[in-house]
Amino acid sequence: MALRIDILSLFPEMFDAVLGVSIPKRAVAKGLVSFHHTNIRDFAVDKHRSVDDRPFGGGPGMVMMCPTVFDAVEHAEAQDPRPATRVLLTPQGRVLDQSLCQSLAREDRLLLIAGHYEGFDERIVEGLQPLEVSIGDYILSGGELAAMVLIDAVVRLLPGVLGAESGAWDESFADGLLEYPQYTRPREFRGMKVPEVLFCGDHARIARWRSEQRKYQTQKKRPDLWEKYLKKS
Ligand code: 9D3
Repeated sequence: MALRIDILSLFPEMFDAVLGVSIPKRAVAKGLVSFHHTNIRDFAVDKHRSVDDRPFGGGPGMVMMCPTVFDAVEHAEAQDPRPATRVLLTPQGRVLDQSLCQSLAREDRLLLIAGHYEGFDERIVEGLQPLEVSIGDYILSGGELAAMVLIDAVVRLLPGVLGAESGAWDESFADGLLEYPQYTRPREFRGMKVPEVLFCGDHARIARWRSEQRKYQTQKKRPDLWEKYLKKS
């Protein structure tokens, strides 16, 4: 059965640029995933079609209201009998990484909730019990791009989406080290030469060089990943 992804947002059209091209498009065509949009604003009840309001207790910004979000979630969930794993995109969430993407790729239904500009009424978290996910410590204008990042990272993990070769390529980096440096033609460019070892024809020696380079690059560029790698092994 294909993974079903429901996307609840205020700007469903933002997703067309990402979901309509490349890997996500191919995954839909192959019947491995389906995307279903719900516009949260369709569930607004007042004449201004409001989805947010000023925070009780004062303060800046607006807060996404419970009733519209709950109605949108219940409407989307009723479209299919399978229970959905609810994911709320929020700066307060657990930071997305490859292992979380792998867990999400094993679900059979995801329901993503993305707000715009504002925070959510805390009772959305309390009442819907979603997994709260962030994509990193910087401020976006809304959760839509975060939802697209999550979708892209999850969809490429679904069996059959990537060719065997690219899938194996991804997996060989799941050990938490950075990639080794890569080169292609020409052998020399503006005085910069490709390392000689890559022309030696000795595959074991090349593999050793690449493995050393991965460790060296990781220590130098991502000391945080290096520390994690040392603790694991
Ligand atoms: C920390 C910023 N908040 C200050 C009180 C207000 C706020 C600003 C922007 C709350 C939400 C947003 C919109 N961002 C997201 O919805 C979001 C997000 C992000 O901004 N960074 C990383 N991951 C994510 S997931 C959703």
